[in-house]
Amino acid sequence: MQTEQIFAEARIPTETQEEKIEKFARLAVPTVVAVGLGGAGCNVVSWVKERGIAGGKLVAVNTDANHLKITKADKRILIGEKLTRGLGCGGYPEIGEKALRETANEVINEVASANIIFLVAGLGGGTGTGAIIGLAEALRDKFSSSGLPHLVVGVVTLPFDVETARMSIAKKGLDRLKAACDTVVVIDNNRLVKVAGNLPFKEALGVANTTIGKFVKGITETITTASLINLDYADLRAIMSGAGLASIGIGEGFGEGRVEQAVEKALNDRLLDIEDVTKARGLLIHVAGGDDLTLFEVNHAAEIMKRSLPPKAKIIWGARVDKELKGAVSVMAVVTGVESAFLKKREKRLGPIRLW
Ligand SMILES: Nc1nc2c(ncn2[C@@H]2O[C@H](COP(=O)(O)OP(=O)(O)OP(=O)(O)O)[C@@H](O)[C@H]2O)c(=O)[nH]1
Ligand SMILES: [Mg+2]
Repeated sequence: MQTEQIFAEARIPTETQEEKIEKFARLAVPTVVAVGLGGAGCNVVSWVKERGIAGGKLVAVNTDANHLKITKADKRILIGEKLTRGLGCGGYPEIGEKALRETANEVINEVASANIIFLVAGLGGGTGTGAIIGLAEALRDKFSSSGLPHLVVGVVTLPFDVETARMSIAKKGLDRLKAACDTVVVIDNNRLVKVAGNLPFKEALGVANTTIGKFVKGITETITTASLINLDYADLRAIMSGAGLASIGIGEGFGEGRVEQAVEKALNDRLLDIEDVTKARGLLIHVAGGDDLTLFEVNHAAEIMKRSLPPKAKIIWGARVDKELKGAVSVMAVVTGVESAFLKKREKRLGPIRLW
């Protein structure tokens, strides 16, 4: 009787190796979500949504119902409706933070199952600054008890010089955000304007959105879809967990010597002034090119970059073909674990004012 039972059980079809591989391969692709908070964050999410993002979900969060109405995303969430009645925060981050807390469960339900979470905002206003901090802290608390594999990456801009009053809001916000995220990629709008060739305010915002959008889309797709060289979750974690601030640079090159051109621009036109690049903890190099991109070029880009970093720094790279980039090569360099000279200088400038 017992032997019969054993044979009967053996006849029950169990998972084959092929099925197992298929199942684990599916589970092993990390899930990515990008959340835009406040006006700037939502504009970046719209930029990415318009171009499409393979394998990533886009969530837009705002207190401003009118702005949310014109935002393109997979999911839009109006936060703090009792507090702000859909009218925005008028520049007060305390209100942005309370608004996030009012609707925190809804936002967390949308994002917390992802392995990699990008939180995008322009620091200096009310909703973005307050809500990105509120969300990053809520996620940190949630993950510390769940043990789920995750990486929370803040991606923020610093205000333009003309927005003097907003700078101290941004600076305070960044300090708290840094403590709650694994890494915060900081883009200084002022550097961006210079790099992009002294553009008028509105166009500079467009360039900022394009830069952040390319970063989120590029990293996400290299992780979630088959690429020339894949990035994986463990790679990213190695350079981004507990890494503090990160700076990003993007360069494009065309024709002969395009790789050298692109690398040079990505390294020199950094969008955050770094104090000492030789102290960096890690470097992520992302290379994208048209159908003609070769592995030789990708390797070459990585080799040139390696030379400018300390030998201890961990370097990871990914590469993908982007059909829109006909004949061009685009290189993105993300340097993690850095200090910002610019932010330190700012601290000094905001210190006590002498009247005599
Ligand atoms: N990258 C980028 N930055 C922007 C954009 N709009 C504004 N900013 C920057 O982001 C900062 C915050 O602006 P918003 O995002 O509009 O502010 P908010 O978070 O919606 O805050 P409230 O409107 O006060 O609730 C500004 O001071 C600008 O420096 C944008 O479209 N793109
Ligand atoms: Mg707003």
